[in-house]
Amino acid sequence: MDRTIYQNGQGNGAGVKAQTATTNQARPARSTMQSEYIWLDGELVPFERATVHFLNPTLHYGPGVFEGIRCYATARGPAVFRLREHLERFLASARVLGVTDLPYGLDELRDAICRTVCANGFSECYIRPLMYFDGPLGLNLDAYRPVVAIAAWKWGAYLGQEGLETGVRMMVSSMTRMHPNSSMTKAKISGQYVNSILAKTMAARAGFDEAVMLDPDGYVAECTGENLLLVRDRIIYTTPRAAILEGITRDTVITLARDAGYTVVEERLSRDQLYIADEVFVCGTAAEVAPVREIDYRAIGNGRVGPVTHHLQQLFYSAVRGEHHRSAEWLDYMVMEPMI
Ligand code: PPE
Repeated sequence: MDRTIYQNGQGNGAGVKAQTATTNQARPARSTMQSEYIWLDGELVPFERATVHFLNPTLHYGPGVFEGIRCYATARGPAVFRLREHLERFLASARVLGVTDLPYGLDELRDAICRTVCANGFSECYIRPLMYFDGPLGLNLDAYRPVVAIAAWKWGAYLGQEGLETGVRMMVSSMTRMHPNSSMTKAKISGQYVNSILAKTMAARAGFDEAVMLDPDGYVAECTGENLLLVRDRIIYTTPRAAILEGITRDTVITLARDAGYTVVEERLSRDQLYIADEVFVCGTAAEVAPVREIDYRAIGNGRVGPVTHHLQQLFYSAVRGEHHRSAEWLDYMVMEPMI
């Protein structure tokens, strides 16, 4: 499998030197997200032509919703993992934001994603639908026109290949995760990711791979782009849904774990419950299932990938590759239809 390591500017490994701001030369170019076509408002256009005007509300204020989806290579060809659930969340995000006139429904979006994957000839890729707005500046959403675009590209291990194999290092962020009544934690709203960017950037500059974010009450919420789970005495614990993004990978992992006979408990967790856990891992579409070996300079367990995390990683990869009994309900095989 082609897994180019995507450097988020993070360090990985004990004693990594704190990083200062990345220099221009070290910054990855947009070409790391290269494809031939991008689906833009109803049609496939060449990559270079998928541009938007500087005067649009999403660029200025951040209203917009997106999804992060992965397509995996399987014995039966490329298959998108839990596409329906991702598209349902995309539509739910738009609804939460208050959009009443999204021009595409679930079937049209599924078709658009299929065309984007097939036209680009990817056997596996990351897929990014975005709904952004066209229209005048000003803060009333009803003056905007929603537009949808979909890109796909090869995105390797989000937290680094080494992190997937030996565990990532995290710090608890001084940034609080958003309050559910000042942002919408159930929606993947573009502007809300500034909260994640602030936390992630500080963590990366301090030499960590990722940041744990606490909710406004001081309990563990999630990471900047993943949900978080811990294992203690072989029981899996994760935070309740109210103040987090309801991750589809989180749901996948919980389902696989329960199928395999583990007990999974959803309850509030304090930061020191992380420190004394036997195992901690994070999960998300981009990050997949990544073990955590250190938080705030405390080794988690023995500092190596724990047995439960390892088992769940294996179950996860067999599910996304079509080799698990759950695969049939979770994989949407992309069939290449002739382009007209
Ligand atoms: N919490 C947050 C804040 C989050 O952004 C993600 C996904 C998750 C949890 C996990 O959700 P799910 O993908 O449904 O399991 N983060 C996406 C964006 C990553 C990015 O940097 O962009 C992703 O993983 O696609």
